Amino acid sequence: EKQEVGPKMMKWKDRGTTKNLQEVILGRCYSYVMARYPQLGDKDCLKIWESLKHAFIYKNPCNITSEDYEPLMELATHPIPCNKSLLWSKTSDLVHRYTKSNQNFLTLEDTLLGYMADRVSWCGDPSDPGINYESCPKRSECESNPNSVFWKMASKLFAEAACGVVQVMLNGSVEAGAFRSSSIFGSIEIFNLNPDKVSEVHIWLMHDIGGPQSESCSGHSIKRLKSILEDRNFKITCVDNYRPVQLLQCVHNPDHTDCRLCT
Ligand code: N1C
Repeated sequence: EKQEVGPKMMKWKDRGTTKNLQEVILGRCYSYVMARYPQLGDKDCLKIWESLKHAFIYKNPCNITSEDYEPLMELATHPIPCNKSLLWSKTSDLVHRYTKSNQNFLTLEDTLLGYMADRVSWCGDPSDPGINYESCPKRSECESNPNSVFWKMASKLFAEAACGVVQVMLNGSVEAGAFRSSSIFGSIEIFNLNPDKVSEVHIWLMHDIGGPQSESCSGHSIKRLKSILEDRNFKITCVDNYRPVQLLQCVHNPDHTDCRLCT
């Protein structure tokens, strides 16, 4: 008997949905809730998975809105202690190595929502089975794709939740400037910090060991960032190559001159 062949799935430029997405999300959810932060208590991982799935399956992956993710965000949210929020831009590897070694700080990936979604991707398609494992739209193909909308919304909520002193790790080796107003940090997070709850923003400007120091704390893009934040009534400090983080970079470059104790 002949099997009916449905309409072909769309082809996009980004990688497709992560294989075994359900198992990955459920596994990460249980490991976060039961092993890492048992004090979090009553999180329903099965419900969390269902709400993520319903945000995108069978949908056109260019038409995703924040409303699609509202149930997920609601279910996965949990308190974040004051003075612990750590934001970043273009320092993904370093910042996450740092929060692994220093429990005093939390990035979005150290919250349940970010932990589940870290380096995972997903998107839907109107034709069966409703999930596209072959390809997903890039930001250049459409802004309102499931992954972009997810990170923008999660970043907004993470910034809104911050209180006390907020830390930011930026990359001083990026040629285009350490602060870019088109980044999620520059376009979403800084505008969603609440001046009634956040008192200070501490910038750690790291440059790659052996890499160029394209920008320091007195650089142009940092000045722009400072003035945006000062206009919003935050107190700002900036430290070049914050030592506790630089020592972590030095683990991989122990002999480099930047890593010597006496110079
Ligand atoms: O655009 P960015 O950096 O400035 O975004 C980083 C900023 C951080 O402070 C996080 O709180 O926004 C949050 N965030 C993530 O936690 C995150 N994890 C993975 C934003 N984006 C995140 N991603 C993916 O990396 C996502 O696909 C997004 O588009 C990139 C942004 O990385 P970036 O340019 O270095």
